[in-house]
Amino acid sequence: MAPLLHEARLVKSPAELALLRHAAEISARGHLRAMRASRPGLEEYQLQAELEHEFRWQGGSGPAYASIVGGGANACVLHYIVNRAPLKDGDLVLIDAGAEFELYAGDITRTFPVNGRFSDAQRALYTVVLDVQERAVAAVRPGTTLAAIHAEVVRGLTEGLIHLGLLEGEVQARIDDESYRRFYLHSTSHWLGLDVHDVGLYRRDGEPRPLVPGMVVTVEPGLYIPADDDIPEALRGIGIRIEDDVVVTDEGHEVLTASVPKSVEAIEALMAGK
Ligand SMILES: [Mn+2]
Repeated sequence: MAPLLHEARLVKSPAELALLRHAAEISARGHLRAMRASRPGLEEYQLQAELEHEFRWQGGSGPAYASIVGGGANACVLHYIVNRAPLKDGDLVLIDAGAEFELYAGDITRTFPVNGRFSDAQRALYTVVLDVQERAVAAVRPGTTLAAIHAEVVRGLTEGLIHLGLLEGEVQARIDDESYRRFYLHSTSHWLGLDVHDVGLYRRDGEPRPLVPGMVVTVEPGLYIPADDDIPEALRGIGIRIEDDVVVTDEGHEVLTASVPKSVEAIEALMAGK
């Protein structure tokens, strides 16, 4: 019985898509509110309070999962939900949070400077993740697979890591020996729906399944730079992830979470109050 239900839940009806669209919009408003509120000296839980206030204010039932607000090196801790460290001037903060609306989940990650301005090193690393994320979103369409999208993400991030001097040698060699996994060790996408990690098989008959219209996926590459001695000082302890919710459509895709800025310029402009 469960496999039949899971298959039915994997491809969303128009009514379900309308609810997911609204969950995404409420989630987006929470992120915008947290971005505008950010400043050095606040505690991580205070940005969490801004987010979750907005989720409820907008008619959501609350967070769809435990909100992650990680300043500085806390962004490198996957599933960090303690959220009780001070936000420091000069650090980035990573927020992974989404609202639940009529049981459907939003799931957004943004990473931005606590003080509203990226440093040069932060911008360099951020731009690698953003370029890869935008290409991955653009690749969502019927017929491709999440495995194919993930493979391109790994390639793009590995190129960026070599360019930044965090890895050495040839791109394919660093993919083959998996040394990129020191900086990127999670997968790029999951199904989204009633559950934030929604049900449905990712592979069938041993093969990654092709995307079809009505599936809803997240696209969320990241880079997490450990604060180790062999890492250039300016890059130590930076964690970046960028995540959008994307519907597979007949023509390609629809991004549900585009109203939260993700370019360096748009984030800095929003945070400067422009
Ligand atoms: Mn996610």
